[in-house]
Amino acid sequence: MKAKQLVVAVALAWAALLPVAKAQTNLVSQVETKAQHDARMEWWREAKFGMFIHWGVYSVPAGEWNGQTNYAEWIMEQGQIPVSRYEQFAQEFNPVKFDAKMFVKTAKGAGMKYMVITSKHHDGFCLWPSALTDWGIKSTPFQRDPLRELSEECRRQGLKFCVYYSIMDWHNSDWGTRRAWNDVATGTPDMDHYTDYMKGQLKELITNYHPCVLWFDGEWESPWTHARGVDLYNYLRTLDPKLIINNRVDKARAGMAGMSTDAAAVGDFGTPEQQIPPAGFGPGVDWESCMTLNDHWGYNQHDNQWKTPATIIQNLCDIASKGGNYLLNVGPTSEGLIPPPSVERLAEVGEWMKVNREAIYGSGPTPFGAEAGKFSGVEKDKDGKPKFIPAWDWRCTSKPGKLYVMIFNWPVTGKFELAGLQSKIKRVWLLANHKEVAFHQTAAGVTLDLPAAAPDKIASVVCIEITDKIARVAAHSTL
Ligand code: FHN
Repeated sequence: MKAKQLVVAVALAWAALLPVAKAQTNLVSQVETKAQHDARMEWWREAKFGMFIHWGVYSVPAGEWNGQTNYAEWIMEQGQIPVSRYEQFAQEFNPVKFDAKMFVKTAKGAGMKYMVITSKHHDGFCLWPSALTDWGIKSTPFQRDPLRELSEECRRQGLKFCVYYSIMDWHNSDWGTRRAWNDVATGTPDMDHYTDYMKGQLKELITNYHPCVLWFDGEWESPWTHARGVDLYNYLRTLDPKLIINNRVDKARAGMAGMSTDAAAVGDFGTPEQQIPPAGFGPGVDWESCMTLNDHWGYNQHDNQWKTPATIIQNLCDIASKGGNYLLNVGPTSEGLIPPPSVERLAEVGEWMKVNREAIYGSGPTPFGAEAGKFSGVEKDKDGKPKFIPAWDWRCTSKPGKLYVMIFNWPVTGKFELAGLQSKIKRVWLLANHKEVAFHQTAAGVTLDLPAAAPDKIASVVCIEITDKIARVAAHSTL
């Protein structure tokens, strides 16, 4: 398929999601008013940026098995490792260098406001001492409780503590699709029994660690059903009415695009994975793009394909400009350390956030339409000669009475055209140094006279203060 055809196909696929995504509701919301739902989602919508942590016994092989080196958290499945052999990794899981203070400090330093850690991934290994199974941290030399240490440290440092929980469980005898290499399973799978086990474990997690979000995953195999998802969502919301639950508790996720394709699906936010949707989904449809920092979720000792700070920061701006949250992953080692390249990149993102966080936290989507962020055209150079400019990359977020234009490639002429803005402008300034920016506004839009040097090499933020609470923009502005 030619590139252009592919682009059209992807756009059509996303467009098909829009009507349903807009209409996305959940059954419990029929008893939860919009005001109550908005109040429950408020901190999450304000937070915008969180740390994902994929950590478990799979960090012991660290991606390597039988001469292959590209595994990670799926190593049991992809390597078809007999479960009895995989269980032996637990004897080597002793993360003595784990320090919850450092984990939380790293997240907070990056400007992240919440943390989602894998309490149990598809391998069934429990990162907390569950009373319902021996397969977990309590059967390792590490006789501590990482979830308790992290949940308490998050509370101390003001981060929201959240947990990931996999519905699919390759280790549990009752999970419906048993693997041929599960040589420790007994009896025949019983999904009612397995659902009771899940509910018991989830009650342990809620009671002991009070997570603010339950981030489900592993919902796609046939033993899990929409009915079971609705029942589980309702059960959990009765245990903790403030709990936020993602859409992977149900069965309607459109693959990695992540948005639910069924208006009756339960779940409080959509979960695009390793991608950013071409546009937002309008008011009331919450979503969060989750991404790795390199190419693996779990620790892989050979993977040095790290995203640059520029990619991370510009992803954050892009996602926020479309009304979404960004959940960025770290994969700690079996010693309990976040890999240094992750720590370094997150520290650089934090430096940018120290200056520009106002444009991200609590921001709303761009009023200009997602495509406005990609402008390519012709401009005059300093001698007045027409000069093709590369596709400008800029995004915009909004707050009542303010627009935040985040410019990735600073215009060489210093002129930045923002067509279509009809709201009267009160003031324009650079977020980095609060220096005023001259502007010229006509009915067609506004031209900003930017200083020669961009305040930031990755994304410079221009704040535009407008008289209207909500920006008025001409429909179909052609930028
Ligand atoms: O299979 C998992 C994968 O290991 C990882 O946890 C990602 C993160 O969202 N979720 C699933 C793939 O969609």
